[in-house]
Amino acid sequence: MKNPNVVIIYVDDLGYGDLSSYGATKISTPNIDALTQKGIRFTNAHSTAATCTPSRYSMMTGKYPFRQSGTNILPGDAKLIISLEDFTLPKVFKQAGYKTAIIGKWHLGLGSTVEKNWNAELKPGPLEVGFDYSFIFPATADRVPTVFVENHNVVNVQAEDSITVSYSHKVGNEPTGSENPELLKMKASPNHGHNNTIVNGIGRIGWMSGGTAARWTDEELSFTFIDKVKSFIAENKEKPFFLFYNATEPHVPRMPATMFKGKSGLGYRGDAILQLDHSVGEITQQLKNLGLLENTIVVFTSDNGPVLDDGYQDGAVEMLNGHRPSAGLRGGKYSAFEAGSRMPFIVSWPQQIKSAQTSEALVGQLDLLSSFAKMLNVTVPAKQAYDSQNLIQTFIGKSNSGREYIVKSSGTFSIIKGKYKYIKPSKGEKMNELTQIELGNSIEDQLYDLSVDPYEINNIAKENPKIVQELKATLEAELSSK
Ligand code: NG6
Ligand code: CA
Repeated sequence: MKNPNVVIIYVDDLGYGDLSSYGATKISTPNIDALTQKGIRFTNAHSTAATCTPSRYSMMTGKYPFRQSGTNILPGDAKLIISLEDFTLPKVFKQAGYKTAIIGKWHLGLGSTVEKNWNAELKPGPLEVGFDYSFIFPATADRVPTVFVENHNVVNVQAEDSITVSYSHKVGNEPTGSENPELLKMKASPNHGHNNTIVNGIGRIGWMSGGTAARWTDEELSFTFIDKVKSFIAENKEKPFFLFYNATEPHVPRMPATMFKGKSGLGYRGDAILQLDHSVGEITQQLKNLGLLENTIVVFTSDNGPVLDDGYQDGAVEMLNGHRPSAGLRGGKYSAFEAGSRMPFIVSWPQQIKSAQTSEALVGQLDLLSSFAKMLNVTVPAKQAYDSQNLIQTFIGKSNSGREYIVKSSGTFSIIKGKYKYIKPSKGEKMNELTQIELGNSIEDQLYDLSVDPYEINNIAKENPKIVQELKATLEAELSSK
């Protein structure tokens, strides 16, 4: 039997409650939900962090983000944070003879220095850490440079209009959101900082000049990516492939294509989720058209939890209309509470998984590396990907056993072990004023019994000193090991 193709769809800031297959009633996501029909819907799956860069670092390397400094949210000019010596998720597949590609958001840095020439080859980057083909944008959609990078080069960069990027000061003399707010088609929220260079009528974090022909149009971002996705699948239909599609939705700025604008009734955030669902449908359809769907494993999950106002006045708050992006879980993006990093997580494989299943096993996104390695008989080198556990039988629905525990990073650290969740004391602010998200920080120990208190309302640390001691010890041992 031919090895299955593997497609991981990793989306940006989608919450546990944002899909109809996870209980949403105000929005419908039929294409994503369809993956659960011949697949497994996990209810206890986690990213290792409540923001993007650290979660992605973990998924790629099979290591917790706190193993390495500099894994927090990166600016758009950051250097590559994955070591070239690291064994990575795409290297697993490459070693098994797969063709590997990344398409979409990257946010793990490019090149070996912050100061770099955007008009020349940008390396090391995705190709140097295990991908055969790469079509990405460097950081987030709200950060400069707002350009695509295909393999080593910015697409459409022209010598006479070279690109300069800075995160410390204004470069060039183009208007910025703070100086020329009248030019904006979507206002920035006060104090978030999305008010530097204006591209496509949207203020960004950071400044750029030049590269006029290379700049993207937000409304077309996902069409551009999906076009590349379809070509990659078609070109590699004969051999097994690993495709890592990193969608930008529903991260800010939410600027959906015209066909989705106003369709959800929940503002642009909801419209962006419809656009994402459409993209998933396009991927599935392409696999189907080429006769590949049956023997393709599709994993769908999100890098961190939901946020409404993350920098732009796009109606997400005002038009929420009773929708619950985190399905009632406490907190959100950035938070130590569950909404920050308990993720929708679906694994579909029609040839092997014939019906809809639900799994409550404790799994982490970082476990995909060792699990696929096991499936493909690839040996993970010693001292590599050491936080990643082989759970392949669980991921394909043949076992219910998961991890003993998982450690998660936000402004502080938390651990889930069995039914308990412990949050390490921290002096950080309780509430993020900008996003109005509870961060889960407290100077006291926090312990929750998630089996009866999934919303983390009753802190039972005082009544259960022994359990606190045990979880704390496990957490501290992880934080200080390796
Ligand atoms: C935050 C940005 C937010 C978003 C986030 C990264 C501010 C005030 N907010 O710092 O808008 O860009 O970084 O999101 O700057 S993530 O999903 O890539 O982690
Ligand atoms: Ca994110």
